[in-house]
Amino acid sequence: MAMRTRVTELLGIEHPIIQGGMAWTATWELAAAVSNAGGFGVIGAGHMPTDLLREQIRSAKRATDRPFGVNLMLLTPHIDDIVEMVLAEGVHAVTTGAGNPGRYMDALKAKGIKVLPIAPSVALAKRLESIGADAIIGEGMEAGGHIGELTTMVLTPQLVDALDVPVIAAGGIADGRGVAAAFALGAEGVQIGTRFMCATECVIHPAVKQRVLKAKDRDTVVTGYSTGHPVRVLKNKLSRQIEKLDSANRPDEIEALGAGRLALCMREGDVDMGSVMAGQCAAMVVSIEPAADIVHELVADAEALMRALGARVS
Ligand code: TUI
Repeated sequence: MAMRTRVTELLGIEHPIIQGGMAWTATWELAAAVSNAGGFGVIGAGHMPTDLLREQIRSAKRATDRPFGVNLMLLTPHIDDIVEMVLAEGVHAVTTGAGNPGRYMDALKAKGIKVLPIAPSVALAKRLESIGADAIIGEGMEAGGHIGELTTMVLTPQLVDALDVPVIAAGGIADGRGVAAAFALGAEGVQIGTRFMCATECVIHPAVKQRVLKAKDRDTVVTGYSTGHPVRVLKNKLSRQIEKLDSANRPDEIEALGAGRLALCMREGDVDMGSVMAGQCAAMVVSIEPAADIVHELVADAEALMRALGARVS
């Protein structure tokens, strides 16, 4: 059995495993490793300067001849420059996060770049489908980083019912059971972030990988509701300070306190005062291993489980 779907067809990949485009985390090393393993690697643009992102794309092209993509973080102030550069460099697909990519849709598609927006709700997903999205990544609130309100369990089937384009499930998926569950809900692919933080090729500071490895089930918290951009992080000193500002409804102070905190965590390894963005499934990540091993395990376990489930009904 192979897990061939409209998503593997669309992206020209072997396995329907898309790697989350995590800012300061998903660099070309990780993206190329995932793509070389037959999944879809994604470089996270985040707030990265345009020149640096261009170099990242070029490095990925040297490291793999397989398809890979870039995640556009739409809240970044220089997003217009970034999109212009991505159009010039060319990648197979972009995923988008934290906003509506509508104004870039036609230009990207005209260059043959597939557009896979991340949507946390059915209404936004339908709007994006109507203006040309090639697939929708439905991200549940189990995910790390900036999140919406619905869980993956309820969002995925509603997207599948509402859309004609394929749905990729994201949020809370870390092993073959999660992949099989997403497929049971009608998804034709999965996007996985947190598990790939602990890939050997992921360049984040080793202290962050250790923090993810030791995370337990209730170790994440969602902070920043008062800012309108809630983010899920692993609990630490910073998250407790932000929670206090949240309850006092002081969003401006949260924005000020939060600036630069993701890079402080992922690059410098400050897991106390940095922003340790990770999903609830951090608790399910138990080892550091090559990205290829992760991809192959996810697929082999999901396939075996789907076969076993078939055998269990009569
Ligand atoms: O984008 C993400 N995850 C992220 S972005 C990020 S950087 C950041 N840091 C602090 C505050 C805000 C951002 C860290 N993690 N995931 C995809 C995602 N997109 N989750 C939710 C959304 C989303 C939310 C609203 C997508 C569209 C949207 O639309 C609103 C609109 O404009 O209609």
